[in-house]
Amino acid sequence: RQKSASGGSSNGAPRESHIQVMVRVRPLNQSEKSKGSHSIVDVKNNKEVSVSTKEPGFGGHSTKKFSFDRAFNPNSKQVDVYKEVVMPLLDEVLEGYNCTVFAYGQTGSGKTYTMEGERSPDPSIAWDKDPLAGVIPRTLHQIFDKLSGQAVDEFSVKVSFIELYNEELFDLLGPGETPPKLTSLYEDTSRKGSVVIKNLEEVRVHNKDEVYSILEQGSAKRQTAATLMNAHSSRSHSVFMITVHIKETNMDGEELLKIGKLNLVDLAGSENIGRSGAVNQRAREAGNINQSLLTLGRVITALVEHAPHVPYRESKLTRLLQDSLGGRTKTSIIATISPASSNVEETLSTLDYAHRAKNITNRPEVNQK
Ligand code: ADP
Ligand code: ZZD
Repeated sequence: RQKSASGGSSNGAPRESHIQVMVRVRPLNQSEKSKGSHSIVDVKNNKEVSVSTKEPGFGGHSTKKFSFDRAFNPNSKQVDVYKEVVMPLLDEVLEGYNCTVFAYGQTGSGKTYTMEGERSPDPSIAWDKDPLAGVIPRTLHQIFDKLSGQAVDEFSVKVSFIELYNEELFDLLGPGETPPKLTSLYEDTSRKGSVVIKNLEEVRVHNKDEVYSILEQGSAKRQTAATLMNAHSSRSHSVFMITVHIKETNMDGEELLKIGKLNLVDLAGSENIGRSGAVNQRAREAGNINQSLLTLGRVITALVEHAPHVPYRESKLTRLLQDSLGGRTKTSIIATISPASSNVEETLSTLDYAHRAKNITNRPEVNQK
């Protein structure tokens, strides 16, 4: 069976691929233990997640079960999540596909731990050996490892890092002390469903040694912005974008240019969105309506119900990531949950949301040179 140039099946039509949905359960923390909270989440066969819930009255129990493409128990390590979720996508990116990973879950469930990770307190541990490093640093490290050992003529790696707060975009790698505001998004004429952000900084990373200071700069600018705007990080979305250009010469001596892109998205905390997908009354009263998160839920609903209209244009996040939701990008979602009995409502809500997203199909296609 021959693979066509578009990366599709032999009849020329791109393959359908479901969004891959994974769940990661974090360990019970000290504060939960001291409050007498216990674990109500169980992972079986690396796929099934069960949650035991107390029914009102008479001490009755019931168990809700969900099945995913992969479920990580509380003992899973950063390297496990990287290897199983992101490494396969990186191979696709180096073949010229666009790929996206979303982290979705309530505040405190482990989204940032998974996507960015943390620095170990021991200062003698280098960033690229840090067991607590998350998906972003591991991916950048791996890109240079892979490309320097491969038969490619030339390559370039560029990164951008943005934060979306209250429907405003900020450039975390932009010039100056405080992150510049990015005010205009427009349609990319070369690829339907893609948008371009005007004035977005794209930083070229030449080698592994340049990675850390770029990440440091991004996280410092985010901190500055949060302080200045008196903002809650739990309400912002951050998107880390990696673009790789690879020039190769094939056996006939023809030059090929492959362009692949990876979007790593740490979404705002999902706690104000209820199981029905609507904003909680309490959040509504407090004015905590996250337009982008709300629209993401509506876009997912429209896609799984095959509705005639998908409201991509109703938020910045869904405009930016339109191609990842029902488009030509390969997409995975990591739903992060707490095991604690005290978080049962949010945990069930996250699992319902993630399970529904399994029904979205994309048609991944390689970028044309
Ligand atoms: P979120 O981004 O969803 O708000 P964080 O990533 O900030 O959550 O995680 C909340 C806390 O839980 C942090 O202190 C983090 O170190 C810890 N944590 C999260 N996930 C894990 C995990 N899988 N293993 C160990 N600690 C974790
Ligand atoms: N999660 C931390 C950053 C934060 O919220 O700031 S951890 C990783 C990805 C993108 C940006 C920063 C990082 C991070 C880091 C911490 C401190 C200084 C620079 C970078 C990190 C963690 C482990 C290995 C590499 C980078």
